[in-house]
Amino acid sequence: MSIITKMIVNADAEVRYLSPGELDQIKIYVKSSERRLRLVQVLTQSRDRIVKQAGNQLFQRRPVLVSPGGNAYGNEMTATCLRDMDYYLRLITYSVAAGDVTPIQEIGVIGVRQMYRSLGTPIESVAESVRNMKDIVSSMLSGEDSSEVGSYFDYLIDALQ
Ligand SMILES: CCC1=C(C)/C(=C/C2=NC(=C\c3[nH]c(/C=C4\NC(=O)[C@H](C)[C@H]4CC)c(C)c3CCC(=O)O)/C(CCC(=O)O)=C2C)NC1=O
Repeated sequence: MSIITKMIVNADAEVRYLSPGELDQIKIYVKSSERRLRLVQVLTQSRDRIVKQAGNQLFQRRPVLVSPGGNAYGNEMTATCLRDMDYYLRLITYSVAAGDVTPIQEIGVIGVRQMYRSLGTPIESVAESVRNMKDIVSSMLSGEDSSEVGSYFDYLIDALQ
């Protein structure tokens, strides 16, 4: 859901017109659209490198994950782990495009704890992998771009802890 859709749903639930404050938020959203779409492109184009580097960092720091008995042990499991990281990066690009955390929340956060518990996947290591991606992305961006994307990573990291 984009920030605009969300405001409309809220306003309609209260049977009212959009408020001046909401119109201001829409103005900011529209003004920042070019920048946000450029960010989505950068993340999309660099996704393989971001996931690979962040995954390598995770396995170097937590070798137990890829050792016998570890949740990401063996080529297939390692690939599934990297796939999950790619899923999360993709959800972050949705949120950057929408200007709203809802895509991350609805697709990637609700129910995730129980899911990873049942898979025996240490969720704090999933959070760490997302933090590694954030650091890599931050090093590629600057200023406003970095803080905007960073806020979605932070939301996700918090939700995974
Ligand atoms: C877009 C929303 C979405 C998410 C988030 C998602 C996650 C997800 N990760 C899964 C498995 C998995 N996830 C991991 C991930 C890891 N293991 C580790 O040790 C690391 C900490 C971590 C990588 C950072 C692994 C290894 C499996 C396979 C576990 C197994 O089959 O036993 C599964 C089980 C089914 C499958 O293998 O596809 C799901 C549903 N699926 C979705 O549709």
